Amino acid sequence: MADNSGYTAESIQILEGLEAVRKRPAMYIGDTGKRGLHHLVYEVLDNSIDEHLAGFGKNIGVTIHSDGSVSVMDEGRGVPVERHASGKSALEVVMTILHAGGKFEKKAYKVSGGLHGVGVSVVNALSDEMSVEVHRDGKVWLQTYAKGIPQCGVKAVGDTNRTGTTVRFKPDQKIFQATEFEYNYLRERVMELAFLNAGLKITINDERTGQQEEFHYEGGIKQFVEYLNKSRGRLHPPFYIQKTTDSVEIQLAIQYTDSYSESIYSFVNDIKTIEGGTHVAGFKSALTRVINDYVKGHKSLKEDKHISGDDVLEGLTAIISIKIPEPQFEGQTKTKLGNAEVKGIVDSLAYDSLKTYMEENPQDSRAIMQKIMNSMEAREAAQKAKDLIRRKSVFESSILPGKLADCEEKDPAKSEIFLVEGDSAGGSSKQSRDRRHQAILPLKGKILNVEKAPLHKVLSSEGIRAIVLSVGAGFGEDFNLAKCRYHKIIIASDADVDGSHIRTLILTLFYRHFKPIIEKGYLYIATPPLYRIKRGKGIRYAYSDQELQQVLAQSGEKADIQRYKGLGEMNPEQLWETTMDPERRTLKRVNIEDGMEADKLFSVLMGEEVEPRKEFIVQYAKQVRNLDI
Ligand code: 0RA
Repeated sequence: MADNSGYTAESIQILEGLEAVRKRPAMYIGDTGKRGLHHLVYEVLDNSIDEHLAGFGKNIGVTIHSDGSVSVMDEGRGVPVERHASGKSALEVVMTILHAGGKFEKKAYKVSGGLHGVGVSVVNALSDEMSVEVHRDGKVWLQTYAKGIPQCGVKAVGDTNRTGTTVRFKPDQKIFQATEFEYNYLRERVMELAFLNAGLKITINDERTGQQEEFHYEGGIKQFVEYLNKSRGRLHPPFYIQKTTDSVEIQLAIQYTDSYSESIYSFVNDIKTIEGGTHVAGFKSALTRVINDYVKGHKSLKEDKHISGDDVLEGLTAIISIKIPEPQFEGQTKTKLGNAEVKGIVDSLAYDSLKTYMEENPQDSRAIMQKIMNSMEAREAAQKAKDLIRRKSVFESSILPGKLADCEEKDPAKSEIFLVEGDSAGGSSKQSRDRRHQAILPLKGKILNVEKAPLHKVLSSEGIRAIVLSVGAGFGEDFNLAKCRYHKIIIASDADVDGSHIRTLILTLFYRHFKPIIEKGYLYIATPPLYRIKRGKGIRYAYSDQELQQVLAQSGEKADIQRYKGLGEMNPEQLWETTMDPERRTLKRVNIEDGMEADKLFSVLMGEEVEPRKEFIVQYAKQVRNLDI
């Protein structure tokens, strides 16, 4: 048969498929940076989790190997190895053909939107080396690949009495900019998956460091909520409901805390829907109705008051996880669920179950209502404070704060603002800036910690008002991203403990009140140098201790090193060339890579409870390098 040549029409097609993936990897996995690299692991993991969901295997192991490869081991049925219609082993088909669907379509919950579910063959195509070991039918089967191309047939290499699949791969260094797997990055997703799949045990192991953890939650998302609220004052035990209809499986867990923030995290088929969607809309609408019904049924509560959606959400931590066969993802990042039918289904389930819960648990209901009433009163107080401010025409008028040195440019896309710590640094940056497109807002001392303050206090804080006014996009329900006056908002604080505190405070403000600005990628952090190294006439700057060592190692000549404690120590020219000049500076864009972790971190670091903060400090103390004294 022509097959013997190994060069049939079909194999040409396969090669072309793999080549397409290698030519345009971003089309399949989003990007080729850190995110895309780690996405490869998630892709393989998804398959193992599907096996678990189908009822096969309780344990999954993820290992980062010392050679830069990662393996994912599961106890599922094992990829089928028998001969496929094409004459090839089914295993080879699954591993080498893009979207090897058809007979091998095993996913009950297929995922569209290009986030996950692109198939293991994509991971294979983007890997220098890959091996798959399958335990099935009493035998251990093995096949290896290079850049997606099989290096041998599927062979039996031993006997076994279990089933399962182990996929090991080493991403192609020529394709990815980021090539090192990060334990913590993988750990977050592994933990999330363990929470989302109650009962599943996932172990993660880093051979490079010996780090190893096991994630296993019998309570699933109920424990997820408890985890998120660890550092918050919890008002009642979490409420949990699970229901499966013909087309949707819904899980919901909620718990109120005494905090001021709202933390609703939603998932569709184990994928985080950062932008929410119809499932979240259904839940919110149900919750608001249940609460308003409750008020109507309890004469002791002020019936004349209207409880808004915002009041109901303050202090709420909720996880909504649904599984549907054909999700439609929309929105800027394709993480917003669009399926219209889902809203009603979630709404009615959430409404019925929450209503029953409130009726059957009067103690919990009272605690929740107390919190919501407090939020409502605080909102009214804030409204009054805002009206007052409005009357003084501060927020709405075109009057900019006195301290702001604005730029000449009016096009926000070409304008940037530096939020500068301290008046002295503010002064020198005003002198050194390019006033055509760079604005400066000096901030005196620390700004208010919005994590600990109710809204009306936030609104009356001078520093925050100056930021809000300068940014120009309004606040709260008046916020309008389109009015943002700068598309680069740059936090410039000192490289010391106070500076990082100020940076965290500003980040908290934006995270809690101007999240769209972060999501849009408008928020940045300036990176001023830590050292100035003078050698004869030459001047170099170093932005880390490591870089300082490199610079010093470059020539034996004696060098004069100045350690910059703050931005204020630089003269305007130095400030310009190191930190402000668009041609030479380095800006770090703030992104909500993982909003949930950021949220949790903020509540740990800035919230009321002291114990979790202590734990955090003890846990991370060893990693801190640049703590100055
Ligand atoms: C195709 C069909 C079946 C399972 C799998 C693929 C499968 C793929 C991966 C990837 C990692 N682990 C995996 N485990 C299973 C169905 C098997 C059957 O019907 O017996």
